[in-house]
Amino acid sequence: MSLTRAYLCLGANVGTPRETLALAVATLARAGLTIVARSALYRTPPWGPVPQPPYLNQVVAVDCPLDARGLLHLALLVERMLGRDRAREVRFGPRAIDIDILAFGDVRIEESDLQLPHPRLMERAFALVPLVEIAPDLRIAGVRAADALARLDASAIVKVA
Ligand code: PH2
Ligand code: MG
Ligand code: MG
Repeated sequence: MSLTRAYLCLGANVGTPRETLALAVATLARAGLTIVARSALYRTPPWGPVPQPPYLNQVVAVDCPLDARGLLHLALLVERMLGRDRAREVRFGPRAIDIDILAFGDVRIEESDLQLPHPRLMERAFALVPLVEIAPDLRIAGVRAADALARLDASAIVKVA
């Protein structure tokens, strides 16, 4: 069985984010992903156009027996299991759980429902700070994660004890 190393960014700012993130990781592991590394939790200012509470974000590295689309389906399933209802939310707005694939091996995909690597990763300190904690030398689309982060302001992102 071939495994692909993938990086997932988890985020939540509705309900009980800390518990939800822990449940998300446990559920992904039970579904067959090997959790290779997990970052600390970070409290991050809301990114984007919608005023909303801060998020808790975390990045996990996984070894995945599925293909990229299979992993996307699993991520969407786990989001639904943890109470996310995409029919009732605004783009970039508050959510009980978001599971984004940042990178799936070296795979590049440009489809309407799946873009890899994640197209907004390089603008998002909330994803790069936890990613750099566990994989500073990871190259995504040719750019080292730590170098991408160095271009952003991450001063308001706080590691949660
Ligand atoms: N997710 C969003 C919109 N804004 N901001 C932070 N800090 N963290 C997130 O995970 C996040 C966000 C919608 O996907
Ligand atoms: Mg998402
Ligand atoms: Mg997202």
